[in-house]
Amino acid sequence: MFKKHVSRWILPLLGLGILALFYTCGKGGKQAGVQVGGEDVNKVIEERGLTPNDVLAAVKTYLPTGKYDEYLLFSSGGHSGQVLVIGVPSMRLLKVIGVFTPEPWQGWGYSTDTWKVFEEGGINGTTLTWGDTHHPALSETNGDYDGEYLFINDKANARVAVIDLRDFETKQIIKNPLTLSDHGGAMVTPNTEWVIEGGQYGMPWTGEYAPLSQYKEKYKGMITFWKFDRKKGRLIKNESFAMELPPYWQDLSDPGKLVSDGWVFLNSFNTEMATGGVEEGNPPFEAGVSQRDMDYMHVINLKKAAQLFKQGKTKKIRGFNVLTLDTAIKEGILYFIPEPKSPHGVDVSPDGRYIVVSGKLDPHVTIYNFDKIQQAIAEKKFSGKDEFGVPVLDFDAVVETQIEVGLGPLHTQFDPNGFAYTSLFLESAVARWTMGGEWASKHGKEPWSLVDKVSVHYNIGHLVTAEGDNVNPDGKYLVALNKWAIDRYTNVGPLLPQNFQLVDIESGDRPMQLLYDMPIGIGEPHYAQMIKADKIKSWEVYPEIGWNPHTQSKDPDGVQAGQEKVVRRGRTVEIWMSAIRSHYTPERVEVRKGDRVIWHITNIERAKDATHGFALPEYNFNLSIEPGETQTIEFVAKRPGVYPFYCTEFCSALHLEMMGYFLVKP
Ligand code: K7E
Ligand code: CUA
Repeated sequence: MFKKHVSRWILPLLGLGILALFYTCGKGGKQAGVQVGGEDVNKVIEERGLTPNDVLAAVKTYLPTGKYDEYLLFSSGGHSGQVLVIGVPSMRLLKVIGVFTPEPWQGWGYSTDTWKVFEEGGINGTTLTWGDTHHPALSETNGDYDGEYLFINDKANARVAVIDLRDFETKQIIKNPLTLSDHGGAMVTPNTEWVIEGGQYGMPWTGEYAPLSQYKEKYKGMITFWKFDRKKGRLIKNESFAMELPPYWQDLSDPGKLVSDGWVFLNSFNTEMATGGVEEGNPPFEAGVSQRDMDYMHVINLKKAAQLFKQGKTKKIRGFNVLTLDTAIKEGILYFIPEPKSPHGVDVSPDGRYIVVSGKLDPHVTIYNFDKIQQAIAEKKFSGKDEFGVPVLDFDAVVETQIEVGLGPLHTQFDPNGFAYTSLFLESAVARWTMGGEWASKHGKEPWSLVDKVSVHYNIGHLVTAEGDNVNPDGKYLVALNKWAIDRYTNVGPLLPQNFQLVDIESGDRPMQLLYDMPIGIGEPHYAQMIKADKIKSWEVYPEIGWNPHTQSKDPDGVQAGQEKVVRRGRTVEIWMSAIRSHYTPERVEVRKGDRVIWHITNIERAKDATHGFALPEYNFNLSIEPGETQTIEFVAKRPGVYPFYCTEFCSALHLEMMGYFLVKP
């Protein structure tokens, strides 16, 4: 049996040997083991107490030194504010990308240019230094990840960040001007024209006050469509717009694809519009928002909304383009569909035909059919209107089916074999079920039926399959993003890591197999996306010497060897410095107390991995200057003294000597 499974995998011969041996041992016969470097492999397996399953999992995930992973997982770093890059199947952490939180190793937030990105993403003059990252979204071309950009939202402050995958660095943090709370982002449309940011907790527009007693009148919901300029690598605020929504708590969103391209699906909870206040005899929030059996999935005609925006039908609210709720209703671009019960995930199938919604307090996934939705809109099959006048489509007219999958369903992903995978929070499991349509009949499977489950540890939130949000998912691997780790790791104190678990889903004919646990000791990741690693064409070094990563072009203040200089203009001293193993030029810089200092440093190396750092004590600067890069710091020399600066990357045998003196004369 093991031999049969193994034959599907291209394994190192050693692995095959181990398994074959295990197989014979398992049958009872003690045999002489394979000897490797004087060690008996079988004995090692025995001494470590590994089961055949363990050994199989090990050979499926082990990467020999120098071998690369097949996939890259881009994971939210939760409230660390960062993005994690993890290799699959090895589950090795390759990088933590600084996004909403300063990251000294990358110099992220510790140079003048990178700090400006934080300032631009601030609120009302407050510069924020953390974020609660939720949903990363890879840029797409024709509904397929293209490996160019990554977007991610900050739920805590309603912001979206743009990361350029040519150098894996954050380029922009944009603040939503309308609200302080988002959730249903970042998601992208199939050609990345729009980056979607749905709101979460209802509130008056940012900066306005209204008591909770005026919740229905004054509090708002919203969804924002950020226009992405691929050439500039930036979200363009004045080409973007939002849509005002009722003050339900909008949750996850997913744009349509293929047949449903041009539409957006967004679910919501708290259609009860509970405002808490146990003190006054109201139900507490957690009960108040769960009274109704149904909430509303929002169905939005984005294509038409974008046309209305172009035609000038938006209003300026807080300097931002907004399609008001009245306009949305009048123009017929917003419909509701009842969805059970306090739903959490909404996921569009790879063919764009089905929309899967999980009711977290309901053991079913509910599957809606896009064609039926279109038909119901055309034939005005409404069951009524909500309190704000939004037409509610008749549930029975648009539903395809409901499948009982287990307790606490949250999010759904897909594979190329017609299976869908739903995370079960309360049950701590992943459910695999069949999609309907041609695939099921072709493979002799019962359509829309539960196939199997695998236990995960514990309290799974999101899950992700390889290329799982694409029109062509790869399936193959699934990662469960578990919130609790309880008994999985050595105790490291009362704050436990989160637990990522890798699951083999390659074949639909055999059960899912748990392969590997990876602790996440930084923040609570929510979502992740997994892309074929060879789709990412990242630079090995910056294209030219004197490169500015913020503008992704040559910096006028970059220098070549021999062009270094120090220029004084009145009380301003400007330095153009180079860095190469193992030397800064100039290595002495002298200014007077009170001088303004502008300091450009260019790494003039062309060798891969020859990064230099630059740490200046007391001034809170630390740079990471990668080969070709130019970075700039600006400050006032406040105090007389002698400041040894040095290189923070161990770049050469004479790295400790890579230093200089910054002298401030009284
Ligand atoms: Cu389910 Cu914020 Cu996507 Cu977490 S969210 S689980
Ligand atoms: Cu340059 Cu160490």
